[in-house]
Amino acid sequence: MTVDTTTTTPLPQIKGVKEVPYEELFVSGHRTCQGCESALVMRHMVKASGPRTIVLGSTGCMYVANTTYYTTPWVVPWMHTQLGAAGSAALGTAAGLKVLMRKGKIKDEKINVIAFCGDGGGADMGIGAISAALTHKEYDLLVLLYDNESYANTDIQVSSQSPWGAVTTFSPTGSKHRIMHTRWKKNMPGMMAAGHPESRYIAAGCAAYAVDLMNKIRRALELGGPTFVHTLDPCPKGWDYHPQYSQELGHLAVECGIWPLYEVVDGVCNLTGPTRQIAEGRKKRKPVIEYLKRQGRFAHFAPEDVEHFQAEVDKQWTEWLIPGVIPFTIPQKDTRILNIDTKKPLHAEATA
Ligand SMILES: Cc1ncc(C[n+]2csc(CCOP(=O)(O)OP(=O)(O)O)c2C)c(N)n1
Ligand code: SF4
Ligand SMILES: [Mg+2]
Repeated sequence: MTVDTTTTTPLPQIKGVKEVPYEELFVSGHRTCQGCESALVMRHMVKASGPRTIVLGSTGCMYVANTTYYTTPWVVPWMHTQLGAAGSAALGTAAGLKVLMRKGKIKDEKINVIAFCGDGGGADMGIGAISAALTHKEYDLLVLLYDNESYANTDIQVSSQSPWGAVTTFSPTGSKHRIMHTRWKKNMPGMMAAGHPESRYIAAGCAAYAVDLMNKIRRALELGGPTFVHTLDPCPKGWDYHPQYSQELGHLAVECGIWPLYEVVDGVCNLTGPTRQIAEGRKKRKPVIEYLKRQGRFAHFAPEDVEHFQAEVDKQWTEWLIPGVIPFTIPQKDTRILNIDTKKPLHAEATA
């Protein structure tokens, strides 16, 4: 198929799979693992953004496996940037384009700038640069953090996004310590949303919910300014399961309440997809064992480990200010924090 890469396309919200564009802008020519959900994120990302897009990618699987010497799956312009530099690359590119347009050196038009990074490159090493980029409201850019929950490209090392208890090459299970990785996953999208008032759009998505994800990409690009989308991506190699189950695991992560789907638009948080149905009582949250038992990285879990995992996820749903998003709880005896409308103590309403 010939793709017109010269015209800016409008990015309306997609109402169903029939409206998803046919054009492929991330094609064959890569060597990611079979069932790699991060590769699917890349495909959906550029399908949603259209041909007038520049993609910048920091080091990781989506760089290395996508740019084997003399081959590339990218139909749109693509540039590599350093592991912690997605935020800086996005900001520099957006600023450079703006100057070139202002000086009349290139046509003044909308060009989407998307920088992607992995969880190691984004939630660990590059968090400062992403945070800085999200404060510059004069530039239009999207940082997409694809989260396969490890430093996958360098053989599955633990990151701040690896789930509690998961086996990685840096956190193997053993006879002395069954659980080596004892830190709960850092709440990256919630943190970005809570701390960056200049950003009009922050979202959490998953490629298993393709239309929801594409709409989030589009909304970010349409609203403009600096924006951030975080995806949870099942990774057959790192999570140790058969590649055919990637989509199913993405669904289970959401249905078990482990990975809530949401978007924060101009400071207003909307839960989306099954997360919204669960929060509104229209769908039952599945037990986390449904998700854990499908993956080799949790195969060493004893019943008390599953219980701990379940209790932590339950806490997110029952005690957090916004389920799965904002982790503040209201002190039960604190009567100083009042509901702005009713003037009654918030904790009384939360527990009513
Ligand atoms: C500054 C720096 N330190 C270490 C490396 C080696 N390295 C290359 S890719 C990678 C893993 C990146 O992990 P993540 O960002 O999660 O992406 P993934 O490989 O999981 O897709 C590492 C540690 C590097 N390229 N640059
Ligand atoms: S290791 Fe995981 S993220 Fe990397 S290419 Fe394979 S499936 Fe994709
Ligand atoms: Mg990773």
